[in-house]
Amino acid sequence: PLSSTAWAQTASPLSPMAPDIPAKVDTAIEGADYIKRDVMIPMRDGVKLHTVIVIPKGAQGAPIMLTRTPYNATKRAKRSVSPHMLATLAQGDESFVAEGYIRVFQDIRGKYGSEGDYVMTRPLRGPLNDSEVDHATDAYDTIDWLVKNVPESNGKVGMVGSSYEGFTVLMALVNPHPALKAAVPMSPMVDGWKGDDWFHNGAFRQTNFDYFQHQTTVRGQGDDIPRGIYDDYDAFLRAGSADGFARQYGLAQLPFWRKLTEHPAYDAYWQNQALDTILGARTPTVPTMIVASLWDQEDMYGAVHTYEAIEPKDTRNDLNYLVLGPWRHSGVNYDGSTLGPLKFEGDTALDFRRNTMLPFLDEHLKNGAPKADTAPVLVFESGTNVWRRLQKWPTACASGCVANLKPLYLQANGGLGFSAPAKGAPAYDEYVSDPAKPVPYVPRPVRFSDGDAWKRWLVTDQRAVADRTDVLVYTSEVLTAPMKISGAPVVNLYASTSGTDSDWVVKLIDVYPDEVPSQPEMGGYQLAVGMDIFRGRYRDSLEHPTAIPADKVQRYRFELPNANHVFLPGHRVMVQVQSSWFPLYDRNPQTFVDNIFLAKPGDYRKATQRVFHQGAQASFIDLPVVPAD
Ligand code: PG9
Repeated sequence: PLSSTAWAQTASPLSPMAPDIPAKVDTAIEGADYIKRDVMIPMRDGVKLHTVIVIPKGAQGAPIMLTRTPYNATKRAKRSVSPHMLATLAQGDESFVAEGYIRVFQDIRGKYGSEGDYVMTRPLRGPLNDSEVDHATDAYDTIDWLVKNVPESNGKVGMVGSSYEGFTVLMALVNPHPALKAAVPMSPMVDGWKGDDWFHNGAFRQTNFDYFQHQTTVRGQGDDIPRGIYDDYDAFLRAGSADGFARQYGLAQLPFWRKLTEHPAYDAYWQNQALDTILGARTPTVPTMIVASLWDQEDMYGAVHTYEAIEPKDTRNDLNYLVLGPWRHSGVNYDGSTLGPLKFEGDTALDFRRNTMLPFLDEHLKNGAPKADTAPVLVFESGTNVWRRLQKWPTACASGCVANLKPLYLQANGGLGFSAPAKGAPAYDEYVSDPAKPVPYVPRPVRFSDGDAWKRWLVTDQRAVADRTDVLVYTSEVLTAPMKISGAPVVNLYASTSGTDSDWVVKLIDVYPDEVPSQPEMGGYQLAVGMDIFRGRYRDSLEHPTAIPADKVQRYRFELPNANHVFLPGHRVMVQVQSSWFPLYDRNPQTFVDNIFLAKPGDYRKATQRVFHQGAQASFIDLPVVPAD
């Protein structure tokens, strides 16, 4: 920029009517400790991708840290307008600044400043993509360009990113450029049907409508959906089905919504995109630290399943690493000292970024950096609130782990315990699930636009629904010794419905003692350690749904999210069962229809649900119990 003296010397008097916005303004900040370059990087098909490169001033031989984003590269590189790189980059990037990294953000094709077409989580070239490009090739071409065109770099590139940005990190690993030396995918979107973002076990997540509107109505950031209704519980109930909501607010014109409507089951469209399967079939070559959050409200499936898929191929146990932190979705990049009512010792996210992630990246990316002391698996133990270093994950599972699963039985009269239910006790409990009064997933009013409520909803006190007549509650005796679980609990629910389709929501809960002197508001708190939903029509096949025979007991088997938790003495274990989780998940009409998105008002019917706890039909949760340290 011109200094004031230079200005005085060069400027001839201006007409009062000279336009006040010049054609171009140099926005470089005088005295800044970094340089920002805005470039368009050509891909193999000629499409150019907008890329922002932030370089510490005077850098030489510095490593590059790349993030490929659908969320606006310019904004990702501009936390604030400042002469300091630290303030310019996001909170999660602070450790990179301290270590002299070059930070690069790129708009993926079709979004913000990049050319080309946008395809939501663009599938790899193959049966779903007959073009010559995908995120694997775009990452490859970008890295190739960076190492040839950023003279301040040492030619080594790392990739980091959470969620969609984690998905683009995993995509770069499919056919990695030789200069890609380390990767940290955080909460990556991996399988949009089984448990990341779009569906959980076939139940559709209606929060996505806002995402479609924001991401796919324009190249930049789309508007909010103009609901005109404060409480989303009302908005979605009145719209009837998910498709009814889409039509009402003009979302039915969006191609991605049509794609979802055409693929409600786990067919080839989803199977061919499942990145855990794709990466598990390849030989890993890039040291990768996969980061997951224990309470991830968006992508709780992908990280751990990708780790598990790659792990058998990591024969020397030096390429595939897992971290499980006490965070919400993407919480690893923010302040990790609390989550809702949970308080941890210090900032667990900063601690991870500074003391685990950075040494790992430095080792692979900085010339001459020492070997880091990276544990193959680093997991936070909730309950006791300590980090644990492990060789493998999970510690307990159905077979091949240090410990086997242990059945925790639902019992008559609301009991819960490790012994099989007594003979002669009532065989089942029942409730009426009424689609006209679905169970809210958080207390009403429900506001999808309330970002803070969304971020902490998985740790919401489950007492809010425990007294509803359409929620079954099973509670153990007060624990006299700590009980630790380390892995994925597996639900084995034996249940019937008087309808012909049904959802089953199962929650594993830690019930705090009646009185918690150090934090009184936690007295009696019902903290979900893991919970999920399963759409009953998929009980025998995820690909080919079938009607549930009315009033016939069926087995529903599905995993809850991974947990590493200690139920402390004085606490109790609780299981809750219900048949709706609204409006986060679209309602199951409880009448079998071809496509639930298109269900008609008359399809939504009350059903009597029975959960069995006797003999061969004893419902249980297989718990990954391990000895507590
Ligand atoms: N969970 C978000 C997302 C990932 C992938 C696809 C769609 C949405 C995200 O936080 O990026």
